[in-house]
Amino acid sequence: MMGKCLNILRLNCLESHKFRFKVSTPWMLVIPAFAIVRISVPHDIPPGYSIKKIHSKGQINIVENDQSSPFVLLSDGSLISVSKLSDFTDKPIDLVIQEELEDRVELQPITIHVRDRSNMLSFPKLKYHGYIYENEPLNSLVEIGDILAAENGVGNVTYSLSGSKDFSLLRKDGMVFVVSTKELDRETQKQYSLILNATDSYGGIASTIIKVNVKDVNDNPPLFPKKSYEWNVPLETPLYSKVGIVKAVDSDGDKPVYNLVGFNNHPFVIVPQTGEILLMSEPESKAYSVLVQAHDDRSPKLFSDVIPVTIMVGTMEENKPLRRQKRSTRQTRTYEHFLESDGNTPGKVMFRLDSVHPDEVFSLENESRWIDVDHNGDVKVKEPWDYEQLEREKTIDFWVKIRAPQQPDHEKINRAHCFLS
Ligand SMILES: [Ca+2]
Ligand SMILES: [Ca+2]
Ligand SMILES: [Ca+2]
Repeated sequence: MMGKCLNILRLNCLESHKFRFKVSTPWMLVIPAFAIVRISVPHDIPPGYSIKKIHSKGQINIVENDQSSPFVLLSDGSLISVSKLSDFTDKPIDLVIQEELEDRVELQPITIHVRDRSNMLSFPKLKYHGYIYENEPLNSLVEIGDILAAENGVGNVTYSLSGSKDFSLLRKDGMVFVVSTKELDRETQKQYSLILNATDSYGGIASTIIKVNVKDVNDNPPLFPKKSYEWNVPLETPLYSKVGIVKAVDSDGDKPVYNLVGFNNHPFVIVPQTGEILLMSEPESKAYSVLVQAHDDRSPKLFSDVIPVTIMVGTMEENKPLRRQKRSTRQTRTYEHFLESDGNTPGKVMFRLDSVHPDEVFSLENESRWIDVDHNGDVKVKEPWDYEQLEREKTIDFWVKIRAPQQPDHEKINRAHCFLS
């Protein structure tokens, strides 16, 4: 045994995982019992089995004693057995690894416990299944149908958990429980794979997998990706045809059910299962406003926001001028009695467009070959007017945009005809 081989002086340093002792003089050393590294190996391991990898900075070797002959230390630090170990079952083997450093020699005692394979630290199952509901407060228990405890442990069995920071262990009455460390969100992560590790006083190691399912709670209503919808529908749309579709998404994976809300003074219905909006009776040529809402199929239900759907009945071509005229177009003005010779000087001001507000700014809506329009409304000759080249009516017509900067919504379009005669 160690104590017999070497005299003892003092313990110099201890690392948390690797117990080592500095030897001030080669014949004096302290070896406290807790300093021993213990390893459990099954009784039936074959020769060549790697028992432990020893990390070192200097030259290492096994200090010869009456139990060291079945072991060899390879140059990479692997401690391997070179013969069967079954005769050592339940008889601890004490080895000392010596490491030679520049200024000192360090000794590391190792005890190998050869244990019957059927009687080693182990978990009854390779895998456990548990569940927890989402949104439960932290420290809530993961429900696992089985008792979590390693068997055949010698002395004190300690446990640790790895695989996720969202769970930790709770020990009670020799058993171990898994608890959450935060409120879980099933929509972020619905399954965890944890590893439960156990270690006993003889260096026995066992591990098992715990699969934790996060169970769903209805904590998400259906959501529409848009705040509103606007569709153009021809006036001649056949009855019972689809005019559009709305779609909501429920993060819980629930199927949305669609409804129209409010007064149904319009010719539309919605298909609850699909969100399709159908035309059910003859529409008028106008803009209909329909309100849509979705809810999930859970109990209790969660409802989406109410979303407005504007359905413009009438062709797009019909709708656009209608909207513009309503909003902004001034009456067409006609300016007559111009001669070809009046317009033969580029840049000459022919007339000024009428203003309603003093701050109005004018511009041509589309470029014209014959005229330019200044911001103040002056209409000027661009290219000398040529009677032969004008259209059949012998007119120049153009659209003018009129903006009033002080009134941001005030954008008007005026149409003017110039007649040459
Ligand atoms: Ca959630
Ligand atoms: Ca949920
Ligand atoms: Ca839901």
